This record gives sequence, structure tokens and C-alpha cells, in this order.
Amino acid sequence: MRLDLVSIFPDYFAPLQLSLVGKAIAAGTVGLGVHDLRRWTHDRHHTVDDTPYGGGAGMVMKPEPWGAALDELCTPETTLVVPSPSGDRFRQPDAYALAEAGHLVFACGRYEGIDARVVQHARARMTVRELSLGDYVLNGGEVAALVMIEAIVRLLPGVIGNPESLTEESHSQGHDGLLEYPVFTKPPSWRGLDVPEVLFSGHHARIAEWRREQAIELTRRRRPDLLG
Ligand code: 6GU
Repeated sequence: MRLDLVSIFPDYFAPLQLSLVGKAIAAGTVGLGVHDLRRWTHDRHHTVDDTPYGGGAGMVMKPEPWGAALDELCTPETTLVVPSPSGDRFRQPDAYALAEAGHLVFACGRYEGIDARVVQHARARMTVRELSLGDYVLNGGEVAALVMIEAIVRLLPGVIGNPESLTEESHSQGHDGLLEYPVFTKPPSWRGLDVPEVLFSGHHARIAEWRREQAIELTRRRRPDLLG
């Protein structure tokens, strides 16, 4: 997979060199390009924003630098991801769908957002997903892009050592969209707290049943919206 990230703060993406995503880049599973939007400005001050038509607080990102950046980086095969608090909610199925793409470009806006004509223009030329992490406001799309990239890249073939761990986790298909059951390791007793007896039984069916009960109970308590 090829990933191109456009931002006025390219340094935000330094952590992508760490851990699992960093290894995927080093191994060539992911090709990464990080681009400073100001490269596509031509004035002396490298201006990327201006006041909003219609008035109101804050600044809006100008369309010209974004248009030039996307013209250079995108093809009709690109999926353009635009992190935005007013986008569709990013969920695990979106991570799976985006992991199938050959080329993702993340357009990370700041201020009150990007002039709406940029997405309008791109929609006629490629697949565009405007995506939000949830119901809170970040200062820009960079941190949201980091979150989405981690969720996507870990699904690529060969990135996670044991692919079975993907099907056993919260929000996965193999777990029926339930939250994950609690997990334990040695020692069997720690600070007066004991690991549930059933996990020592070696009885795989009973363990699976206990884990499913725990997952359903946890989901009912914390995320009833996930239950049918
Ligand atoms: Cl994707 N962007 C910003 N700026 N704020 C957010 C968000 C995205 N998702 C939740 N809040």
C-alpha cells in the first residue's frame, strides 16, 4: 500500500516510523510520503488560509494549494481520506475497506476546515471518504490520520505476526462486534485477585462460553448501542 499524507505540520507523522507501522514501512509493505502543503504555495508568506466568505470566526484553508497538491499526488485509483469532525464515523469496517486500497492520500486540514470545493472537485475524479473519529473536536486532521493509519496498516497481510489475534479483538467480525472479554496471564493470584477458575480448566468449550458471556455482559454495560 502507498500512503501520502499532506499537512502544514508534517512533523506530526514522525511516530509512524515507530512500532508496527514503522516496521511495515521498513519492510516495504507500506510506502510512505509525507508532504508539507506549503510546497504548493507560491507567495512569499506561503499562505494556506484566508477569512471565511459569509463571515464568522476562524480561518478557512484556501483551495489552490490543496488543488495543486492533490493534482500531483492523486490518480483516479486513489482513495482520498479527509479527516473531519463532520465526516462519516470511522469504524472497524472502514478500516477493513481502506486496507484494500492500493493508494491512500490523507488531506489533513487545520483551522475551520478546507474550502468545500476541494472535496467537491476531488469527488468527480476519485473515491473520497470524509471521516470523523467521534464526537469531539481536534485541532486538525493529523492526529485523526495517525489513528486511522494505525487501524488500517495493522490489517495489511503480514503486518501482525499472528493473524488470529485480529479476529479475537473488540469490534472484529469474528467477535460478532462485541467488546473483547477480559484477559489474564500469570501469576494466578496477584494482590489478592484470582484469575477466574474456568480458565485453568483446559475445557475449551466452557472457556469459549465464559468468554462469550463476559463479552456480552461488558458490551451490555458499556456499549449497549453495539448489541442488535
Ligand atoms: Cl477526523 N478531525 C478533527 N479536526 N476533529 C475530529 C475528528 C477529525 N474526529 C473527531 N474529531
